[in-house]
Amino acid sequence: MSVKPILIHPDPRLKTRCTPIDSVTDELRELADDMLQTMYDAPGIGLAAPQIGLTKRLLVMDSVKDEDEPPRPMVLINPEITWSSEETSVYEEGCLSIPDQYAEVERPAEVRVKWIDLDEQDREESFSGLWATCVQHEIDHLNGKLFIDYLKPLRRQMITRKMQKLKRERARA
Ligand code: K2U
Ligand code: ZN
Repeated sequence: MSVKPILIHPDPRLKTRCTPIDSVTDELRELADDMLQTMYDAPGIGLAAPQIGLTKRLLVMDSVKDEDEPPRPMVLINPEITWSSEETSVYEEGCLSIPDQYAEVERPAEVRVKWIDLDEQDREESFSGLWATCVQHEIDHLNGKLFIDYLKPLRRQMITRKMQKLKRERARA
């Protein structure tokens, strides 16, 4: 169990289409644990494997609805969206790989997702509200897509330049 460093945009691994996972091993279970710990430490409510440099189709989420509910950590292996609603919702998104930058993104308001869990069981669940936004944001990461890819080119360029400056400053520190 360890907190891993989160890659900052721009990074080629964040633009990579990740490869499917073909077997659920103890090593994968350890990695999922590290991703959950990294997510909680950030803090965030979702994290995709490429964000810690592993271009595999694995994401974690904690679909807890509010503070006084017990956390509900979820590990989704090879997730696929099987249905999306026509209705859309707009959410001001952020990203742990693009710190302190926020922008409104419109996405389907409800999605149905199927995946394999850590017990190698096939799962399928519908998500709505913030969790629909989160799971779509994370699955985008597995396809090398970032929330800034939905923005106009000039806005995206400005954010990318800010991140390049941030990375230069962090390298000097
Ligand atoms: O993939 C990530 O960078 C994790 C994001 C997931 C996320 C982005 C936008 C909307 C929902 C989820 C982080 O969890 S951003 C932190 C955060 C925390 C609470 C609510 C929304 C975003
Ligand atoms: Zn993100």
